[in-house]
Amino acid sequence: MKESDTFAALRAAAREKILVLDGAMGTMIQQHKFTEADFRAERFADWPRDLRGNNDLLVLTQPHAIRAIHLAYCDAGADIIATNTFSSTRIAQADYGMEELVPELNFEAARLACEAARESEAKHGRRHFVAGALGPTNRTASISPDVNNPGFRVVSFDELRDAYAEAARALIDGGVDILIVETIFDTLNAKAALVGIDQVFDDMGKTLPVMISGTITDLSGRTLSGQTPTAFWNSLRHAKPFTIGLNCALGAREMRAHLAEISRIADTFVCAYPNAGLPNEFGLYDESPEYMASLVGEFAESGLVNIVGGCCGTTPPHIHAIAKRVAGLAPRKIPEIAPLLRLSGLEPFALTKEIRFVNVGERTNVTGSAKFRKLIKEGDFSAALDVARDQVVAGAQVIDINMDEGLLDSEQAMVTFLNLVAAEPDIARVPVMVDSSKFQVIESGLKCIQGKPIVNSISMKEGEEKFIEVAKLVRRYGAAVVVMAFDEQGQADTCARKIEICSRAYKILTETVGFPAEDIIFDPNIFAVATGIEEHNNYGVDFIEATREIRRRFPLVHISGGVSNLSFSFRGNEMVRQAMHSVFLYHAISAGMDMGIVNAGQLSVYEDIDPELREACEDVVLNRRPDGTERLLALAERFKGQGTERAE
Ligand code: THG
Repeated sequence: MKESDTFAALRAAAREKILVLDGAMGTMIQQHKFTEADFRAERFADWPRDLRGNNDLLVLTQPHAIRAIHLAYCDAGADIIATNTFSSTRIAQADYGMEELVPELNFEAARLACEAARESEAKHGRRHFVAGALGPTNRTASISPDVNNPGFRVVSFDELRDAYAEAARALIDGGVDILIVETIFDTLNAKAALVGIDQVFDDMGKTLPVMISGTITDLSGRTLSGQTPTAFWNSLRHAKPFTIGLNCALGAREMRAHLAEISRIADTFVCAYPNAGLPNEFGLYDESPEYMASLVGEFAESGLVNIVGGCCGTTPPHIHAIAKRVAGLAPRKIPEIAPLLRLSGLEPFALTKEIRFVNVGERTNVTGSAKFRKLIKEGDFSAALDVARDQVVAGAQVIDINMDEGLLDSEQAMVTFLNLVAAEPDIARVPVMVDSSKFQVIESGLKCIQGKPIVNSISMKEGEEKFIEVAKLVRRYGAAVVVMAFDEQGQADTCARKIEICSRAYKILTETVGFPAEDIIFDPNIFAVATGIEEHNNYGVDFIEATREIRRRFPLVHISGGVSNLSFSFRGNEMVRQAMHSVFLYHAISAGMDMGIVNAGQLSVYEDIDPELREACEDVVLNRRPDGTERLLALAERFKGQGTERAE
């Protein structure tokens, strides 16, 4: 898609120097001590609700004051000025009954800021960029406002997406150069904003640079919705923002460690605009321009930032002092980041070499667990959450959630369960794998997840066109993806077919869809062996050998599979099933399988398996002798009733 010339100019400017963003709008507006009548002016004299405090309305009723603030920040040395639109979304303006004014508020605010920028450019001969501000709204998508009903949500992803899109469109129409999604306290709100913005870019046939700025308001170093800085970045990186960073909150001193963390891992520009310190007992901020500039200056000297500015409590003297302090200091260099699968729940997860194998918990699956199915059907969500929690305790690094059951409203069950999981920090700390054969269920699930999840799964079953369509959607929501070795002809059962389908899917995903290879997880199909049907005997080998070749061809991708499928014919004999799984994984992992949907905590250690049983399993898994199945069946009789308890 077309990138604006301004985009290139901005990028070039950011490579050359540390850019300066403006300071607080609210603090400057406060100094005017506008009355209710000032807020209304003539046009809104009869508006049925109080309007004092609706700062964004001033672009219509006191445009000269807003324009003067922009000019003051330009004079102070700001390269980028932000529009007075922090609350100009349909959701935030509902407080004043001004939803219908949203397009006008954004358009006029953009026009006003652009006029000021042009006026200042004429005066100083220095370029200014205008950023259209998109605030967080006053609602949160992943936290319930009702402590007694943790699954409840006051705002939906779709409402947020549409509200952000409406505001963004008007800002762009009004002439802004940049969009800034700011003061994000809930990453799910930001994900909705980015999906909305993406749609606007598509409609308009052009893209603008997008700045993303989160806020960490408590001393634990997490966002309001509970994410760590790296988890926050992992959730949003797919949007390829022009900057990522932090603003507002507790001031520069408290922000530093979190900013440093983001600065280390983000392969894009970093922006910081803290408040002028901690609010005092009157809710005011009293760090002096010099003091704040010394802290922000240290960010710059330490190579943490590319753009700096100020949030609450900052004024043109603060921006002037900051601009002076960072002038001539080198901007942060964008680091090279290793292409790893990077997911997040409340906490980040990266599939590094040291990890070798990721345990994905299989128990939160209504088709894979009679117990979980019963709990969901009966609506016993508290016990169902315990199933999820037990898996995390047992070592699951990701949890697979599947609600595909004929008699259930799968979509509703998925949404309810995910919203409840979001309220349990000990579960929500790990990433989610959203498992469904219905893409609609997956999409509804994605709208409930603030982290970076995995979609399980998509395939070319219904042809290339449909595959591309859903893959694009998965990417837009920022998820990684499991791709089944399944095409128009059916599910791949031989090694050659598995390789052929995965290679075709790889090409489409990386070349047509623009999917990063490290976010692709191929599932070459684990089928049951030792079923008594001869054609099934080589299924283990076919999977293992396909895995080896796929990883050889595409080193950045991952290989996963539903491990418990392998042993379906030994249902009821846990000891033998566990032994088969361990033997299978022993060989599959060495061939390159690095993820598996497993009964976390129920995998036995290869070396600890009874040697006779192990050899019999190996004969079956590796299809080493024609009588392998019979021999394992005979042996299995001896191990019946054992191995049901947990093995670490
Ligand atoms: N690939 C991908 N996703 C998948 C699968 C896959 N998702 C579902 C499934 N296969 C993986 N999950 C399970 C979960 C449970 C079992 C098997 C696979 C299982 N359950 C026992 C049984 O049915 O005997 C437990 C029964 C019970 O406790 O009630 O074996 O292949 N991408």
